[in-house]
Amino acid sequence: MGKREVPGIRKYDAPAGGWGALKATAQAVHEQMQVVEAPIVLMRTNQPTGFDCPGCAWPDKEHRSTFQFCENGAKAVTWEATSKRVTPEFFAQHTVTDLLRLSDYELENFGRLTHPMAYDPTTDKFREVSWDAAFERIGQVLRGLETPDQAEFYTSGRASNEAAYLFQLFAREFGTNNFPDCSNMCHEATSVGLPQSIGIGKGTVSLDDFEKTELIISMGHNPGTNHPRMMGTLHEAARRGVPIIVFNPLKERALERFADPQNVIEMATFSSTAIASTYFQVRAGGDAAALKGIMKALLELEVGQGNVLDRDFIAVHTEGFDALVADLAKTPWALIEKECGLTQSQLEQVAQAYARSNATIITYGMGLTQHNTGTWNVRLIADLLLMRGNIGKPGAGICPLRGHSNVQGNRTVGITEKPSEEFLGKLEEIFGFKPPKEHGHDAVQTMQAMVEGRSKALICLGGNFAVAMPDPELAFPAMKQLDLSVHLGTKLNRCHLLVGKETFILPVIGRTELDMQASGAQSITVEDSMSMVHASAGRLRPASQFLRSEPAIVAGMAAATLKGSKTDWMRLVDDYDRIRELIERTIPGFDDYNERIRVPGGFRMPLPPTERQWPTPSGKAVFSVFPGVSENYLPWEDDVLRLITIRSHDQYNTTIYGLDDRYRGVFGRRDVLFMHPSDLAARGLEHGDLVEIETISKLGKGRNLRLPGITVIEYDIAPGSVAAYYPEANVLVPLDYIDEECGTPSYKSIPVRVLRQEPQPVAQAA
Ligand SMILES: Nc1nc2c(c(=O)[nH]1)N[C@H]1C(S)=C(S)[C@@H](COP(=O)(O)OP(=O)(O)OC[C@H]3O[C@@H](n4cnc5c(=O)[nH]c(N)nc54)[C@H](O)[C@@H]3O)O[C@H]1N2
Ligand SMILES: Nc1nc2c(c(=O)[nH]1)N[C@H]1C(S)=C(S)[C@@H](COP(=O)(O)OP(=O)(O)OC[C@H]3O[C@@H](n4cnc5c(=O)[nH]c(N)nc54)[C@H](O)[C@@H]3O)O[C@H]1N2
Ligand SMILES: [Mo]
Repeated sequence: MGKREVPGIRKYDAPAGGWGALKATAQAVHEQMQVVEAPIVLMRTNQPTGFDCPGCAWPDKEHRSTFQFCENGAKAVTWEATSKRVTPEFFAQHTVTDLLRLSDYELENFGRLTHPMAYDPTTDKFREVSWDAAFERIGQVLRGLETPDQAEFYTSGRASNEAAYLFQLFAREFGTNNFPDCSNMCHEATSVGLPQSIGIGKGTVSLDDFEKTELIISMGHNPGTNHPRMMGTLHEAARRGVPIIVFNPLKERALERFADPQNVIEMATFSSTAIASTYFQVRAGGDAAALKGIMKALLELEVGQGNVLDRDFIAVHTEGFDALVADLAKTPWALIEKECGLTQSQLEQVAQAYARSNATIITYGMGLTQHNTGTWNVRLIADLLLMRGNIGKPGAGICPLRGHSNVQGNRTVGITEKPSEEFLGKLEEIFGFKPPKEHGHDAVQTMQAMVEGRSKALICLGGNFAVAMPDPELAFPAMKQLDLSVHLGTKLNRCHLLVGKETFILPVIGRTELDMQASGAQSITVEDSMSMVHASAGRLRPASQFLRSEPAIVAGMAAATLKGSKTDWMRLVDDYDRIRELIERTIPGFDDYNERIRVPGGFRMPLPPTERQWPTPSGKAVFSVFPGVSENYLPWEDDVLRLITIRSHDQYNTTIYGLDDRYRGVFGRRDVLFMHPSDLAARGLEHGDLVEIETISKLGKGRNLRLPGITVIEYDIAPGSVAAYYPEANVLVPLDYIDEECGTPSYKSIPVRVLRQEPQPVAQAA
């Protein structure tokens, strides 16, 4: 830490978890909820008879464990179950122009939306509208478009399987495959990369595998904040003596030391458990090179000692191995070292640990996927695992950490801009309409179409699309050009306020709340990171009596839009079993859906690679060759840094719960840039200096993408890499700076320069 005192920046020495987490939970409850209800609600999180935590997609032990404590799960739950309300009276008091001046934190912190609202341009305010009038008008505008492809149907991954299925059905019967979704900004590299390698775009491990594994390699994710329940699993593994090798440019506290709040002794003695056995501070975007280095070292070990590769597995189950070997042979160590910032001997050390382990799991998150090489990164992880047969055996496999709690389920039930022929054929057979065949827009293509005025209507099933996307300089005006925007949401956010000619905010029943329909209380279903599908039923009284469920709202819009539809939309909503019957008839793997979700814990979707069956065109797992640690990989001059955008501990994507990032030692502010001391020195900067971040001009293509007013702070981060918070730093991400293969924005490898900003002279008193 630098010498100078910087407001809000101080070292946090405690381990992750522990008493600090308990204190923060109590605070979240106190700020958002009536205290009497809170403990009861929290106790029902992830219980067989309760609701699925909206916080993350990490599974629970068959959903039968005792209450799993989780600070950030508690924040997600209390944020939704808050007693604060945004009513028609609230909207009557504020113009949209005024509300747009407030921060993302302030907007959501006003509380839960209570009534359907429509924007009125004459007053610049939202006014109450009836559900029927809203649906009718939405239907009219949609039917009035020149082609259905002028409409975009966005999904944020919190929607249930039932809501998402109806949403895709609505859009496809309307006539488009335009399904931008949060997955396009998140794990698309997994969805596109893994099927090429192993035939399916999902992880292959279960919680049982973590109990049997001998080595965990953790790449590019921050579970202490984003998948806190995973910390229990890592903690157990570490205490069993399983080595955990971490690749992360930043030192993340939870990956160093964690005190499990469930562990009585650790809590009582203020002790903690070291998590990572080895911590490699790879440079941002350097994982492809590091993975190639580990594989190269593994091949060298094979030559030296033999018996390192699983030759039988490679022969029987894979193809393409020789090409991989040839490519690794000609990749020079010097290039690998330069591009990942790690040494040959460090990577050899990893190869040795990997060669010793009989069962290895590799876990990864946004640190791997949100790069222009994201899809390659994922396939290289698969390569490394395949070399020792680490897929389809106990204790081993690939473990992508999904984002939103049901983002994986949304994909499974048809939220994709690239539907298969088979799926479309089923829809035609069951619903009696001809679904469109042409592929639709993903998230970036949607925004580009909006910028260019080709898309006129945007319907959002949750989320905060324009704020989550790169490049607000283009995205925000594009929202305002729309003829129609519709937002299904729980809380007010900026995207709702970037109003088009007509804009509707439709408030929904949340995960924690009772969803009562004609046949009684309903459950919804979700699929977690490990492909377990299970039911979730909220119990709280909805935030307002005027709320409707997501399935009911989607059905309402569909019925009002599709006048000749053969589907009785409202009948489906009376009883969600009926929606699940349709899912079962359309999509493989949902056999006996309604029966199986009534069993506590639910069921697992089919995962052929776990049985060493590979649904690839050749029926084999495929080694892939990353041609280079490549051309446009690190083409920049020496003073260019790689900017990573990350989440703080007090945030859920664009939802900001508070301004602290406790584990990283940042309190009450978010306007900081984390930088290595050597990079500070090279620029003549000191800890606490005011700087401006600028994306290199080549990427801006004539636009000057800048973020001024940032305080640079010294941090234990890989030299050459810097980090700032998302969404503030999105102004620096060009909309077209994406992984060409999967379309995901390179949110974690933006080439930037950091320049000193002279403080504004203080105005002299006259
Ligand atoms: N509380 C909370 N929970 C959440 C969310 C939230 O915002 N808040 N978001 C949810 C969602 S949608 C998602 S997708 C997940 C996100 O969960 P994570 O994948 O953990 O997301 P990030 O915060 O973006 O952190 C990525 C990590 O990758 C590291 N990293 C950055 N660049 C690189 C790189 O080039 N290489 C390597 N090896 N590491 C790198 C960063 O230092 C950071 O530790 O969490 C989900 N859960
Ligand atoms: N720079 C940068 N940008 C990023 C990322 C990054 O790491 N760096 N990460 C990307 C990732 S991984 C993701 S997933 C996206 C996230 O993008 P989104 O999913 O679009 O964003 P969220 O912030 O999760 O959406 C929050 C809003 O969802 C609504 N909401 C909450 N609960 C519910 C519910 O139950 N139902 C409905 N209908 N609405 C609800 C609320 O109104 C809330 O304001 O952002 C991406 N953007
Ligand atoms: Mo995500």
